[in-house]
Amino acid sequence: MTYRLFSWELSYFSGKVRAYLRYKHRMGDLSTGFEDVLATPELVAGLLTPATGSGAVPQLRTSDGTWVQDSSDIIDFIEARHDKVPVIPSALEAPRQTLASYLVELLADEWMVVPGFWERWHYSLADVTPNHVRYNAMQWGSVFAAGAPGDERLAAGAAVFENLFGISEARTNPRGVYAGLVHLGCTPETEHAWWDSMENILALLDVHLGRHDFVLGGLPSLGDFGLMGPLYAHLYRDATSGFMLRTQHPVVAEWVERCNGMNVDARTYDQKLYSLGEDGELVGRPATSDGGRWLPDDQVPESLDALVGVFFEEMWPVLTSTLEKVSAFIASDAHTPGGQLPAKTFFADPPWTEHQTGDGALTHGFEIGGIEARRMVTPYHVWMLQRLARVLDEAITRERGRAAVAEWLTRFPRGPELLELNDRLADCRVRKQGARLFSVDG
Ligand SMILES: N[C@@H](CCC(=O)N[C@@H](CS)C(=O)NCC(=O)O)C(=O)O
Repeated sequence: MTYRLFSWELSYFSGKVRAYLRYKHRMGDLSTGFEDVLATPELVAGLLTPATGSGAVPQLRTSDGTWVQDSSDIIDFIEARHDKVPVIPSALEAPRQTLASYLVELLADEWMVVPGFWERWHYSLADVTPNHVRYNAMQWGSVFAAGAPGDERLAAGAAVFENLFGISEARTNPRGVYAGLVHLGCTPETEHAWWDSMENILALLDVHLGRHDFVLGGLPSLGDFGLMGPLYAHLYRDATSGFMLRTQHPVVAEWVERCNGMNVDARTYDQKLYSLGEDGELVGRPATSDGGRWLPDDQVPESLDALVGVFFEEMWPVLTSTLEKVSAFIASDAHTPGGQLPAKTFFADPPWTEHQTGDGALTHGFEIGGIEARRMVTPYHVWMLQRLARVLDEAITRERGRAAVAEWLTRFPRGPELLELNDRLADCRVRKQGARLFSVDG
């Protein structure tokens, strides 16, 4: 089986999946490899959208013509077919590490996405210093005018910013990505609180990755690839935050390169590390943390608990409110049982704008850094929670697993509520078909 990944270098979720596929290939678990294809506007309109109903990237196509969309679905699809080097622990054997992996992925995908997107577009505004608008225009132009000379790509990116996103009036009449940020509750009132949340996470990662090469120890796992979403194409590559990341959080910057297999460094397995023996001979020695393995005995170190703590403190209240809001919406006259629901992460598109903006039925109050604000409700979160609920069921099948998970969850504010996930999901089951979401009728 061969694979084609349709992606953009600048894209949050493409960075997650690309790093994952590269790792599987590097470790010999994807023998035929994969072809990374630039999803140009021509391919998006003529190939991706007709096939899946969505132009979002990344999308994966197998050699038999099957399409898989959404980064988590792509990882689950490949994991089910290539299991020599799994990136997700066994929920039965390592229930806490497994849950920690999924929770970090969810935090990275759907919470850090807000400050991740904010930095890109904030430092592109004309009156903001430092400024990376030309860098940003270049990366967008490389999608929109792929193959054209550099100056034309730069101009194409600048034209997209003006024509599609209205960048020159972003503060007074937000459109495109600027409207998306407002839909996610990132406004002039909250943007600094969102960035503080990111800074706090980076400080926690400094501690964790200072001791362990990866989230679960000496090998990457789902949580690492999730974190590559915010941390690769956005915080590492974008010029302004990239400078900040490398100068202020070099440990995290080094981890980004390690996850991508980019750097020539003994810790990436590409370069050998030797000492000199008694007779001057080269004696190999390990260069990786934790013996190059996941931590034994289902250990979740305190430094990883700290990251999971951010999930429960900041994101869990939004997720539980999401479940209530989606249940109420599904039961309301605005929705036909079994009908479609909005499925996007980043902004409220027609025909959902009326429901997902202002005080619409699919909006809710939330808090970030002690500031009360409002944002759109994202039914995709319900799908992510259903996926998590299946893993949770497996993790607590055995009494030993249940006890271990229950004890671990007491470490977090409202952590034990996770055990009620299935009850909370009862009235708002969703079904995902390609990129589309539907409520489950009956
Ligand atoms: N939940 C999806 C999100 C994919 C997504 O939002 N991709 C962005 C780029 S990072 C995109 O293509 N946006 C354009 C669009 O939605 O039309 C995933 O996990 O892959």
